Amino acid sequence: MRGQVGSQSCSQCGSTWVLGGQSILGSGASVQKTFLLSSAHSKVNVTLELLATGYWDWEQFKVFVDDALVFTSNSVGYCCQELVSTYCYSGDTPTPLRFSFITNHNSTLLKLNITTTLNEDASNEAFGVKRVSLKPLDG
Ligand SMILES: [Ca+2]
Repeated sequence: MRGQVGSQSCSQCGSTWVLGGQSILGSGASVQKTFLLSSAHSKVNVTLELLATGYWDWEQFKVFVDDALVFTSNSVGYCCQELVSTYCYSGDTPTPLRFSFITNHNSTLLKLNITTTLNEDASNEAFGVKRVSLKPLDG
């Protein structure tokens, strides 16, 4: 994680635990990891479950593979939007947003970087990562 606030890595939103989350990953923060893909492939199906918490106001998730932008989500808002963020008050029942896309990729290592266009403090609007799935295709 880069740009996180405080020393905590994970947080709980309702009953959902995420990497990062409210008050941890806000403006300018990102999560990055390099994965080893053992089977031959020419594409990868990337599936992410990401939690948007707090008062997102029409911001987006952005996903980079090997430093290239490969996915931009629809805008997320804290109300009245197709994709809705959740404020993590107790009793809240947050639903992680699920994104799935296929990107060209053929090397053994895959560097995945998840960030956002958030522009306010992590106590106001933040994100967390619940699940990452990488499925090599077309070997
Ligand atoms: Ca904002």
